[in-house]
Amino acid sequence: MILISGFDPFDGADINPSAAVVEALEKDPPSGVEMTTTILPVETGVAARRLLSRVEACGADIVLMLGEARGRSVISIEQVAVNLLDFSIPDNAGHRVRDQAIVADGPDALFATLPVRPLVDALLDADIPAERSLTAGTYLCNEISYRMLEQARRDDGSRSPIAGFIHLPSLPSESGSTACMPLELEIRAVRTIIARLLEPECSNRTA
Ligand code: PCA
Repeated sequence: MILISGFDPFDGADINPSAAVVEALEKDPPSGVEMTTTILPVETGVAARRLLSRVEACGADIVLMLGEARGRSVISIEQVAVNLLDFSIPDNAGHRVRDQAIVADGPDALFATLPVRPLVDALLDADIPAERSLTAGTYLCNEISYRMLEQARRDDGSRSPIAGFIHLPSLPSESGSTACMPLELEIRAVRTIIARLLEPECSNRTA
């Protein structure tokens, strides 16, 4: 079972590309895998709790978290999540958290357990602009990624899913700059990532 999450729009935007990609996958699910999806609120604490309870309830083997990275023009496969909340803008409930740990006494940073390099290579092979990223920021995307990886690390290894975060560029309609990507290409990117994850050497745990 693969769980794919997206986020609500935030900071006054009308659309979040991650939610648009999730909706497209729901309408036309990838073949050969059981998939479930969720759209998370951009609200500190609430988003991570909701994600973790969905993971637990559905028994996901793979957790693919998606979000928007404004100002980036390529698909970013995040390698790292850091134990820090430091918001430059409030979340959708008005919280502006500064200089706080996500998990008290947790490790400073955790690596994604998805195979980052093979996913970047699969995208580049498909002519989709992509990179490995070494920072997912210190806002909601980093928060859910850190909480997911920290939970998976504490679980018994045979049960814990592999997990990672993918940042998607803004859509052309909402971006005032050249840092954007058409929705169709973002959908193709996430389909390419899912297909790569289902190859045997990436995941031997998905039935
Ligand atoms: N992007 C924000 C939070 C929600 C989203 O889609 C981030 O990069 O943290």
